[in-house]
Amino acid sequence: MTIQTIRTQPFLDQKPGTSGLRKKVTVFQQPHYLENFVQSIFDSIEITPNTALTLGGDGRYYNSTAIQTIIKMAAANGFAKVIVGQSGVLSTPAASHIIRQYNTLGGIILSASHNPAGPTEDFGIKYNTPNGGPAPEKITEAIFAKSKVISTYKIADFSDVNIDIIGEMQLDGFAVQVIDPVTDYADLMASMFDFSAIKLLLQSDFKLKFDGMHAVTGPYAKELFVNRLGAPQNCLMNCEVSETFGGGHPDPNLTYAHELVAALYSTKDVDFGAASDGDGDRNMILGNRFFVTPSDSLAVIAANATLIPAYKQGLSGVARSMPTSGAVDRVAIKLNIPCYETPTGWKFFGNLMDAGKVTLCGEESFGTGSNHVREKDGLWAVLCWLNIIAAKKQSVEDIVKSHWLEYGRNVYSRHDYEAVPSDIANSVMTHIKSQFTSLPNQKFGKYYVKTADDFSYTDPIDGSISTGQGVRILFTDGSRIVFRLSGTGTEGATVRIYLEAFEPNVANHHCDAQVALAEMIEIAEEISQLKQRSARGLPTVIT
Ligand code: G16
Repeated sequence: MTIQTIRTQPFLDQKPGTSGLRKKVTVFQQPHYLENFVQSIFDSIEITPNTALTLGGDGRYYNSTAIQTIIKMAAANGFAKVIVGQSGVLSTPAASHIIRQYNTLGGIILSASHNPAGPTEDFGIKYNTPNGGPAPEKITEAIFAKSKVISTYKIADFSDVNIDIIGEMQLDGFAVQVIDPVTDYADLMASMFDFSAIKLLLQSDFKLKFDGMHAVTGPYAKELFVNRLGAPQNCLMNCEVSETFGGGHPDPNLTYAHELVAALYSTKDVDFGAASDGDGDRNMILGNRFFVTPSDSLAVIAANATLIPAYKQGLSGVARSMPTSGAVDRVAIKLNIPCYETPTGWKFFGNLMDAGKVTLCGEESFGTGSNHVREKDGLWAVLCWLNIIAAKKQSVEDIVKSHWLEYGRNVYSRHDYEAVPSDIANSVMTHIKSQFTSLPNQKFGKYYVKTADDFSYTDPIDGSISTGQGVRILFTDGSRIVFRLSGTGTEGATVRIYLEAFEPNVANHHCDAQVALAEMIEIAEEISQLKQRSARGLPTVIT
């Protein structure tokens, strides 16, 4: 095998965000751009002899081109083998599972998650460590540091490999193993859940709709729900994968999963709806005319976990990201297990799971998961709900409402303002921070501010400190407003406002979160001046 050393120059903009490097496809198409970042990854890890790399992506535009480049660079940089999903496809949770199952030296996952796909849209790349989880900050910072000084990269000179056919091929002592992307993952799910009970549910008059949003989960959903659990084929919507994700925005929320929402809200016939995102790690759960917030979903799964075979012994602990509501905290108190509050980003859960401190984790950003892999897992969350419904024989709405009766309700909503010019978004954050000393004890309507701060986190396992993780306004009654700039957007800045009010007596208050939170929404504007500064009316997305 001939190995070429190519001269290059740094790009200086390759700082990984919340979940890897995400940029427009046209940015990745610049000569050497992808190669520089991949070399920076390889230079930041120790590639020992006889080790393999897991490789796959969500199938979006540019996936197959990038896969060929990475295979050649892995060969040149000393990997003995690359294990790649057929046609270059692996959902993010499936990739995490493959890394763990085949003990590879981590993996490279190609995805821009829920961001749209296509020649003028987004692409992304991230490195996951051998535990199957997103690289922690010390590795992503090392990658960024290398990318700023890179002068050469190494690439093997062989023709593109046929990755459409399952099997293994040898190239001068280097192997490429093409695997079925679905089977290992589906087997893992079958080992965790009560498939017999779910099968009975799905073959009864209970109607499921799953929306793959034209993205990676289509084939996984087909294998699980139709082939293994016997649901009718027409329970699947948008499950044919396309390179452009059907021109849509595969973010499973009330705005972008509108087809699914329409199916659940326009008729009484559908009992349960779920959607997943571009790379299969996010999920949205709906009952008939009933939306389950991701924060409530985590709390309900935690409270009912012992109904699921994989968790019948109970949970060691739970964790949630800071902006996620405190609903799961209340369950943890009752179960007498620890509850950890981490910054936004799944990478912060990895150490806690590796140390056996937590079993379940979740984020308000439509992510829920457990220690079966080290990524959030959309289809796993759907199976949790189906397993719980099969065991409790109640509707989604009844399960959530009886949960609120028992624990109280953390009324919750997130308002997103997308594509705000970065200077305006930064000025909003600076303005809020300038009030840190004056806000405490101030009265806004019926709410009194207790504290205002910028969240920072010390990892209880390795002691690493992460600062500047979102601005919190905490009120004396436990209500909160959090302001944070998204780390995953590629256009301007996305300002997120997280609103939460605790209601102990659910019988007493309005069920619609926007109505229940109306006063908090006004307070958020008063403190941030976001609408005024950005000249924006309504949020782009409300969930
Ligand atoms: C990524 C991370 C999540 C995180 C989310 C936050 O999600 O994997 O752990 O909660 O970003 O996004 P933002 O910074 O935009 O609020 P994904 O699904 O995009 O990989």
